[in-house]
Amino acid sequence: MTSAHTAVRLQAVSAPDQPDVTPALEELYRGFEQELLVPLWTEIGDLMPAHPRSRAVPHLWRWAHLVGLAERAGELVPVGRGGERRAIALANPALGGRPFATPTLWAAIQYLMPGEDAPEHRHTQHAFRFVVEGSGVWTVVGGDAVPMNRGDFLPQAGWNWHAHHNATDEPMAWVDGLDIPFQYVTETQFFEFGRDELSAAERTTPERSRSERLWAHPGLRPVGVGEVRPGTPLLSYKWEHTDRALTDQLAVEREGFGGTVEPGHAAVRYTDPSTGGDVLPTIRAELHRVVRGVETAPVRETGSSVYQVFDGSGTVTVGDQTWSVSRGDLFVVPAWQAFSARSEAGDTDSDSGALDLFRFSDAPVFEALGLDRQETVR
Ligand code: 1HN
Repeated sequence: MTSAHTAVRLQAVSAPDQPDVTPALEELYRGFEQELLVPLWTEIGDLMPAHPRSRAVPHLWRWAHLVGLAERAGELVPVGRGGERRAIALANPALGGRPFATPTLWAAIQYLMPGEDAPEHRHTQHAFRFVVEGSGVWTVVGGDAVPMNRGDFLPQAGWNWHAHHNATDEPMAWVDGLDIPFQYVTETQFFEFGRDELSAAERTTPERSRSERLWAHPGLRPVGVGEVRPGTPLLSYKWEHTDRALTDQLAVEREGFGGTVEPGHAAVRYTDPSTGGDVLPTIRAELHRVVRGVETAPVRETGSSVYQVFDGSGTVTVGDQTWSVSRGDLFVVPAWQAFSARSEAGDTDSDSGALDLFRFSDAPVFEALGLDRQETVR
């Protein structure tokens, strides 16, 4: 990172919408540079495009490659105070080598060795974990030990104390999503170290967290439990519930009663049981299931998304890129680039026989600001 100041540089060009290039114009431009001024007429095309032109580009990361490197990091890089997490972030190739998957979203693979602890801390960045394989780690949020198993989605709003600990003799990898790039550009970040060690009570390994016992009963909210703001009080959305919701949604559609996004494409959004809104103020998360042989309609939206293939195989198209994908692969959909998915038979057949895609996005930010737009590209 550099704090060097950048000078204003103005290039007089001859173009139909630009003033005639004369020595006097050149002199005017040198005057602008001197005073750190930039006229609108040289910049308007970049500042006000007809539609979003993301700096980010579509990109795919193969899960097998990420896991191989994370395993190696497990051997070579200790986890502890200072570095805090053995997390390895996806860097969009068009975002200057920074650990930014998109201009607003961070996505990383995190790896914890048998018996290891990732120390307690808290930050304003909103976060979640999503588990595509493995088990054995408990994330401890505000003293509540929450198990992490395949298919579980674990949101954790900013400013909650949290640590992780691997209670088993197997290493475990998972995906972290945070709004780090968003809070970086908006300059809203705060961070604090917590205790160096978890208590014995926090190092227990319950099957269900306190938060699930209070909040994970459909349509039932505990009376008298104060709300935890901001973000959802439910710290784990278990796969068995997500899977059943998708299976049921497709069954209702097959019976002729609709209920899906489009034919053969079911989806659920993870929501805050106390509000029905998104789980985190800056991050939306969903699980999409595309039935074998179905191709979804191409849709483009403001805001950006990161997807991870949870199960099955198929091909996905983002803007002008098409990739064959299978379990664990991650890819980004930049703003206003059309996305569609086709579910196909592949090497890794899923339990459901479908293509299951986990998705997270920055949609809540743009909805709050009235900047959300979406269209189907025909
Ligand atoms: C963090 O606290 C976690 O708690 C993961 O697992 C990734 C990236 C940057 C800063 C803090 C975690 C993170 C992070």
